Amino acid sequence: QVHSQDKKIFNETDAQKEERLAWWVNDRFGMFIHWGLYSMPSRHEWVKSNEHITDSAYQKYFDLYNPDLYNPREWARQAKAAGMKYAVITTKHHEGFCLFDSKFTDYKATNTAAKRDLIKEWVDAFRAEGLKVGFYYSLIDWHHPDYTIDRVHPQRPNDPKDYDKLNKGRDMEKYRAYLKNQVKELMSNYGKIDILWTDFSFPGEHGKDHNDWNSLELIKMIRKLQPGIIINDRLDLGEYEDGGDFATPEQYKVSEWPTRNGKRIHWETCQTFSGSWGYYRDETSWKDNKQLLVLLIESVSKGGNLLLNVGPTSRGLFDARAQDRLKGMGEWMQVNGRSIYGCTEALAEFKRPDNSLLTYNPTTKRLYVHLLDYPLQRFELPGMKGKVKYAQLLNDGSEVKMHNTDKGDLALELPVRKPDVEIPVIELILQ
Ligand code: FUL
Repeated sequence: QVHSQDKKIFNETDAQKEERLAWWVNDRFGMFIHWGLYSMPSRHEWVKSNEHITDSAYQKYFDLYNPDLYNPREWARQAKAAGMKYAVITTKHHEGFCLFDSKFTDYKATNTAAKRDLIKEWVDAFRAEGLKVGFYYSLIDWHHPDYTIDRVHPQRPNDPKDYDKLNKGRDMEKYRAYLKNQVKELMSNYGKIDILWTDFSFPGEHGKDHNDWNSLELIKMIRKLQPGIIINDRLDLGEYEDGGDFATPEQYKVSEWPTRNGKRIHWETCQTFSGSWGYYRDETSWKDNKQLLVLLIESVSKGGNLLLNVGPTSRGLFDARAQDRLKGMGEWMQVNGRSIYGCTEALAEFKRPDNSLLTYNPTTKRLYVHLLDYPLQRFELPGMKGKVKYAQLLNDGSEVKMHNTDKGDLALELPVRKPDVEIPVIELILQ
């Protein structure tokens, strides 16, 4: 274990870091929002790269962009009703279009029919609902004329020999200045920002890494402008212990609490309802409410957060499928949120019964058993004899009778019929 010798960028003790991240660790559940010109073709936010679309062919989306139904207060209302406590929005995605009013580009919402800074309104609306606010900012930029063509760029050549020819006249030094200026704007013009979600490096041949973004200088500037901010790990500064506050497993369930140099690290899994982050009209493989709740519970049961994505339509609405799921999760969270907020992995002494997930609140010393498959009448908690003072169902606060078995287990008498909730939760008040 070499973590104690790790290089550090900042003078911050572990205790100070924990204090800075305390609200985020407690809150557990946030909304990701991917919104940009790509919501118009509505076939993935990578459409420009996936389909090798040229700047001139992509221009029609900028020319016709008109989010006439955009009402971020309604988004914030839905996020809050779903039980989410924070939100992160794309201020600029890989396509390069800026939803905010940047002095350093014309490729921005202000110059479309929207005629205004969409991010400013968003921040105000989410703040007003009491949600913490975060900015996603893409390091990748497929629009900027100085951004060099790499292996994920829409104009990447078939023949690797052609990179040099295509990149003649492009100057990453200038792009780096642009990027820095924009991050400075985002960190200066919108009041206190709680999270910065930068995205991403792809080192290797014809790829890009922290040198392309000047990540070290960037992170120092960010923390100077926003001392309390929480930053993700995608600046490619992994050689520093504090080169990012949390890991970002994307679209997969972690098998156990991730570590770095043997030390547990904070993490947040980001996930979509279907496959795409941007609005994708024809995608039909949407997760159902139960799968989404399992994602949330399972993340908390392994010590992590869930950032669940909505891809609004180009006119500025959450589509019906998204609304439906947010509502479903909100109904569950309203009565069961106690098993999520402030909770984490259960102590090793608590054994997880089959088809269940455990979360634990170390402050209140309550253990939560999430019943994924509703069992028949008898349900046993291994080795829990004598450890529980009282047990109740969270959905209606009704007592769950219990008795010790000869083997040292604790038997719970569950109602014969599944309680009227997607995933029932038993709250165990420990001795
Ligand atoms: C990825 C991006 O390339 C995706 O488009 C999306 O933004 C996801 C959260 O991060 O790396």
